[in-house]
Amino acid sequence: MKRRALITGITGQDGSYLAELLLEKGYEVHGIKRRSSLFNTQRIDHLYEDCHASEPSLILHYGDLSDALSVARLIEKIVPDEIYNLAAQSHVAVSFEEPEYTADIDALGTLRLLEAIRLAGLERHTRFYQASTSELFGLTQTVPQHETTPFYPRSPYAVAKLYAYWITVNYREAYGLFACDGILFNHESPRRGETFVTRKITRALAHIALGLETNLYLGNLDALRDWGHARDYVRMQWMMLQQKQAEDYVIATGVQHSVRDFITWAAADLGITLEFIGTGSQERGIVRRVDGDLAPAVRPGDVVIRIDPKYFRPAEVESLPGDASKAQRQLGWVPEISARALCTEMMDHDYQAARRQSLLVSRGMALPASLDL
Ligand code: NDP
Ligand code: GDR
Repeated sequence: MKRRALITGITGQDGSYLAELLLEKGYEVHGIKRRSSLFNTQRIDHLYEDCHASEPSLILHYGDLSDALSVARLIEKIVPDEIYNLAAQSHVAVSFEEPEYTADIDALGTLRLLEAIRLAGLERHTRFYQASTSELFGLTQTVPQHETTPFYPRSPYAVAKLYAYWITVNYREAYGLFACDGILFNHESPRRGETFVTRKITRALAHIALGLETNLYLGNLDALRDWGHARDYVRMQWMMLQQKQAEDYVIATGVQHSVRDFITWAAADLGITLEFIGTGSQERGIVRRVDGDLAPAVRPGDVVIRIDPKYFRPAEVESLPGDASKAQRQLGWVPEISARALCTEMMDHDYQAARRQSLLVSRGMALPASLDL
């Protein structure tokens, strides 16, 4: 019998990498997707098998974490061996705009899943992974942050995830459920959503290099993040559910870089040397040198990076270094891809995409819509 996994958030960055991993391991993978007016399965289309096939390994179901009945019905029908709860309104800045929705999905959505496991009588059968986050640490003064570091959430997103963290611990302690919190630090990839800062940078710089855009507007360039690669991190999500005992783990690389560092790397991958001048909302990134032929639309003296204060957050998390020594010690997990290599992979991907876009524009297609990311 194939092991059966249910992934909420399968259409997102992590969901797509985790689905790949579980399919490689021979699982029957079920995923919950939301109804949307446009196709939203681009990240997993390469895994799709005709649902009319006799025994497809990847099966998608409509559902939504706001809908307790749909969630309960799916869990009762699928009887999963493992559930990975990756679905969330995952954007910190957006959570300040949509705090109630964020709480409904990120906090209560987790509760709905846990209750559905209980209602189906699967407490002793189904293992549960909760996508917890370094944002729980927020303003904590302890450095670096590990499993017992006190939490100090700084956004409606982080507060909602705090509830999800504790309700997962509570169901483990109260009902004996095999339930784990993976406290993951930032992880990125070419599949990262375009409005998160790393992807926003690689995508926009590729467009600027090829003349599809002229400026990249950002917020706080001083923020420090511990960036890893999503592929490394989903491996750990699976490992956590294979242990004898359910435990929580911090997953991080242990090394931090600033948003400005990431911009500098991404520009360098295009042969562009940038200099940052000015401070606060007056800071600008100016091109000083262009080597090679990857950035034909860029000249020394061009101002390509500007600050738009609308991207500053009402409450910021300035620095988040993680300590994943427990995961290394107990599970032998170490990240394989550095932040610098991650940046190059993302830049390559977005440069190729921008070239295709540029070709279409040169053949008379409309310019890409100006996205307010
Ligand atoms: P994404 O934003 O890429 O993916 C989120 C997924 O959740 C998407 O599939 C989305 O569907 C789905 N979703 C959103 N709302 C609902 C809903 N109401 N019902 C059902 N599904 C919903 O996030 P990531 O893949 O980057 O992150 C995965 C999880 O890990 C999230 O919970 C995130 O908060 C958490 N996390 C992420 C970190 C990171 O650095 N990436 C670090 C720490 C934690 P759709 O495609 O339709 O929008
Ligand atoms: P984060 O990721 O908030 O850490 O949450 P994000 O990439 O959005 O921001 C990282 C840092 O960059 C600064 N920043 C900007 N961010 C965005 N999005 N857009 C900008 O223009 C910009 N300019 C500067 C931010 O202020 C911040 O300091 C991610 C998400 O994946 C969460 O779901 C997850 O829980 C955490 O990582 C760990």
